[in-house]
Amino acid sequence: MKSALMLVDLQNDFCHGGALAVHDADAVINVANRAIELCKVHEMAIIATQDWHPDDHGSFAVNAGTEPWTTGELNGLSQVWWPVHCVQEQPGAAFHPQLEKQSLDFVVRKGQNSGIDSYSAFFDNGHRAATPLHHWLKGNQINRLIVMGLATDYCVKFTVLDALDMGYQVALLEEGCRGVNLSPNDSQQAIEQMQQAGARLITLSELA
Ligand code: VGL
Ligand code: ZN
Repeated sequence: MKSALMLVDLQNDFCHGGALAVHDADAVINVANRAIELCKVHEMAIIATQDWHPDDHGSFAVNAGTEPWTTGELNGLSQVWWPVHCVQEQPGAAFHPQLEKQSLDFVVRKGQNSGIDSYSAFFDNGHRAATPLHHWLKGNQINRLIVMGLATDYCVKFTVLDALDMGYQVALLEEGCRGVNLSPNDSQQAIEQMQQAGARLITLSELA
């Protein structure tokens, strides 16, 4: 069986100046490019996810008539209300300009359904619909994932927990992750939760 590098949501809106900018997010682009280089040496597949919302998405505070960064409920699921971000085809949804995009073997888009948010690269938040990711990984005999990206406490966390649940081996490249931290410890707690569920923490030097 084979391994893949999964780069989660390295998009402009999560980086400096973006609509949902994550603190120090731009620092992970160099980590991603270095990881791409090292993983390609080992002939691993390189996968990226893209948060890809229609402009009427239900997670946008403005569409819910609420304030960004507060929480509520969207169609029966608890929901953080976000600023408008990663709207399909808009510059904010594009990959960071410095990311080595030509190395990507597969791109998974998520969050297209207005009625439900979608943090994991595998399923929406209600586990109602699957993305093409699992099918693609199976078709390519991949059962080990190296995961990094944005944001630690949302899309990275739910992607890793779903992957472990589905039987993938997961290594988390911690230096390539940054979090939203609505509460100051959210990212640290997310990392502990991922470890407790079976994720191993690795560093770039272990990929060399
Ligand atoms: C994300 C909040 C809203 C993420 C996506 O990529 O972690 N966070 N949409
Ligand atoms: Zn989103």
